[in-house]
Amino acid sequence: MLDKYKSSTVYQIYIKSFCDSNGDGIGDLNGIRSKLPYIKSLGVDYIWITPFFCSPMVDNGYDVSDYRNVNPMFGTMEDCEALIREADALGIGLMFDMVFNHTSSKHEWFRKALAGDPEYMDYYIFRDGDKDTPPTEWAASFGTGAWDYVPSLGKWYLHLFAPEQPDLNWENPKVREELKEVIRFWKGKGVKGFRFDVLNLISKPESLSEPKTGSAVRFCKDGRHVHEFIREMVTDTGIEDMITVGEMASTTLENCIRYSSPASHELSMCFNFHHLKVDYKDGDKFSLMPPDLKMLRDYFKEWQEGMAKTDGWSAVFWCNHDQPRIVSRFGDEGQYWKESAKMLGTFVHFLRGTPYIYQGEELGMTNAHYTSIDQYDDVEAINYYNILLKRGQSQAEALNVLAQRARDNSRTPMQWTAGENAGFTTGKAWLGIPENYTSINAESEESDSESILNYYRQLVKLRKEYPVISEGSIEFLETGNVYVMAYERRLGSEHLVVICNFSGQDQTFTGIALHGEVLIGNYSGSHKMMKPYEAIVMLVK
Ligand code: TEU
Ligand code: CA
Repeated sequence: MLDKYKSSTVYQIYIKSFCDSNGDGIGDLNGIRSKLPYIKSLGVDYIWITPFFCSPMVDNGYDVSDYRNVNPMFGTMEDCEALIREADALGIGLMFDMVFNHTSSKHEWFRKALAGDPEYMDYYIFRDGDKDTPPTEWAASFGTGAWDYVPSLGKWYLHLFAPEQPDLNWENPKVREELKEVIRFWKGKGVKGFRFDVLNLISKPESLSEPKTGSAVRFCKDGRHVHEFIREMVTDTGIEDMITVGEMASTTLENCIRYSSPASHELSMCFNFHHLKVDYKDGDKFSLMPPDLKMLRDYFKEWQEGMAKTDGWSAVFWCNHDQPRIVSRFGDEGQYWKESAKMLGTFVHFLRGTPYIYQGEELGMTNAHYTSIDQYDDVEAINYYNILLKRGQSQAEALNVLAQRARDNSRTPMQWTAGENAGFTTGKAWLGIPENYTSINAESEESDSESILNYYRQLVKLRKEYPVISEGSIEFLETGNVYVMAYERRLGSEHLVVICNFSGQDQTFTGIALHGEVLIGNYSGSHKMMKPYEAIVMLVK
């Protein structure tokens, strides 16, 4: 099993919003090619690119209609092959995003199923029923029911996400073989790794008629054959020595240890999301509450220390294309914008695991601050806006929720310069660009030695220089202050203490004697208390 990923850093690109090379306002493969020198300058080892395969774009590419062809809106197969080659020449491996829990309803397989072809109907999950009685009242992830009716067949089909994303039947060996062929195809093109979308949902429960109500994801996660299916997929396609990461919805530590332990022959690592639900009131993403910092620390302590007792491995991150921007969410966009973005980056980059930097996070890009529903694109955001109105919220209240929780917040175009369209496109950007691009952009941060961009470059570099970061033990420390989180890393004689103030006020702490050399921090000079959003990494002597 490849271990290089333990000292590696991954950069995630949401292709539609990264860089537009042909003026149609949509990011594309050649746009990424043009930014390879910038990505290389970050010091990262891999690039995870979100899906750019043929798709009707109901869910911006996570509804795939042809796994082996490039969506013309993003370029051609030649552009893709050139990108793989050019990244490889720079020592950067590409990780492609495999959406294997479901296809688009426009996929040839589903079209044949809808036409009544029994072989392809068994590629999906159809159940008999009359038009008014779905097998269950399960809720799908984007605010609809999880079953849709096909009158011509007199059957319902299951979809854990949008109706245009029918779930595949992984119990069918033909389906598993089809998906292995997709992996072999991209492996043959020189891809160096894979991200697997909602992989822990692929094994559905035996009964799809009970319980009658609840979240479909909750009933399907970490299913009865999930480990067997993943192991079969990985070993049959020979990708064990690649970097592979599974996105695991609502999973458990025990399952993530099993998904990522070498003895399982499954994945290199997993994403889980419990740390990104500490501001969900009653567990509801669209009910606001301030982040519960005690819950946040308890999560990190349990998962980091629990995983460290095993040979399992985690992906560690704050941001991705589904999550709001972390500096807006757990940091400060105002007076302490720079300090809080650096503190949050520090906290993640010294954890035990492989860090993922999401495009623009290294610049301190913020949420979008849209003021009208017309500015939103995402299927989940638009569905929930209407749900909130139906729940009796005013437009202003619903827009306030979206402004903090919509996935569009992380999908605004990358802010390259203070120039027109933030240097993202010469055309009209497909999604609105926040007004702060004039001050938050790669070009202006490039020349500022104190910028968030240059700080992130140091974070990535330190991981290469200090084995304690990738190989050391981890233990969370008591600080006597809920706003101050601290942990220590040890490997032989190397001993790091990381201490972070998650608040905008001065904070004291107890129980930790900070003596040694400051490896990195976001304030200069010495002081008694932790400054607002201060981060200190001490090499203890
Ligand atoms: O996300 C899985 C998922 O559950 C997300 O919808 C996320 O948890 C949710 O938006 C948080 O509120 C993956 C992809 O990352 C996402 O972009 C896709 O929409 C989804 O699967 C379906 O493919
Ligand atoms: Ca384009």
